[in-house]
Amino acid sequence: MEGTITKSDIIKPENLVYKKTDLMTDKVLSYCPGCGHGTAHRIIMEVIEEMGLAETTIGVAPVGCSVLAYEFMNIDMQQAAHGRAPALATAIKRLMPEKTVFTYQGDGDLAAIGTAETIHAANRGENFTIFFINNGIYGMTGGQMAPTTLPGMKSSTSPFGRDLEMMGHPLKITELLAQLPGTHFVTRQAVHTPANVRKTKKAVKKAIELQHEKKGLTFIEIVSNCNSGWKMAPVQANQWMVDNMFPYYPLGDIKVDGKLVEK
Ligand SMILES: Cc1ncc(C[n+]2csc(CCOP(=O)(O)OP(=O)(O)O)c2C)c(N)n1
Ligand code: SF4
Ligand SMILES: [Mg+2]
Repeated sequence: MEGTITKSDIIKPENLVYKKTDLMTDKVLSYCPGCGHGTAHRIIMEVIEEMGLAETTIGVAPVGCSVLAYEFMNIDMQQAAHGRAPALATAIKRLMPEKTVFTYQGDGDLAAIGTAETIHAANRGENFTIFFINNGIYGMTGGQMAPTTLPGMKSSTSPFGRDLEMMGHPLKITELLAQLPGTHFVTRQAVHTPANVRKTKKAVKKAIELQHEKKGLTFIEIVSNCNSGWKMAPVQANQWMVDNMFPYYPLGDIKVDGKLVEK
């Protein structure tokens, strides 16, 4: 019809404000609406695409809600057993040092069953990047307490709140890893606001660049939500994260250029 505006009239390069990266597949994400995993995936894939590394990057996803990352990240992916991603990434990077290699691990995976693999890979200074999604809980299996669960925080296995006397203290594994000589860049970020997304993206790019400079292990914690496990609506979960997770897990760089950042 004459005068009708069609899609091709609108989608012109000069009108484009956002384009989904081709490195995220068109499959509908299996994450709960509002979950931080999807945004974290997208940021990492955007950086890989912008740096022209689509054909030369290998990601390793173990067990947790992101077990199906290979369905969404449109690059070469390897599946690791629960907690074992740093061991698998070590093998991949040592066999193919020219590849960009990363792991993508939840807190149950990285800071519970995979603690040994994580600490030793970091201490050895393995030259890959770890993305650590800390939502303070075992999201996939129904919201059980993780080593990262906050004091007093309710979970399906701490229904009255985490009791420090009985259940011990939450593990700040990121601070612990920063103490090890093999880590070069350690930072804690979040993805709940556009400003935080921008900061996290910058950190992702920096980590990959440092990997290319063979600086050793680069580590990005992303403090995230688990609205289903926390039994909250998405907006409420993000607010709870700001009010409760950030004071315990403060955002910012922890180690830069191989040196601890003074607070
Ligand atoms: C060897 C083994 N032990 C236990 C499990 C059960 N399991 C699956 S996912 C998971 C916890 C995942 O939590 P997290 O890594 O924090 O990921 P999230 O789902 O919160 O993103 C557990 C214990 C398993 N799959 N394999
Ligand atoms: S259970 Fe939690 S971590 Fe898993 S997809 Fe849902 S909100 Fe995300
Ligand atoms: Mg978790």
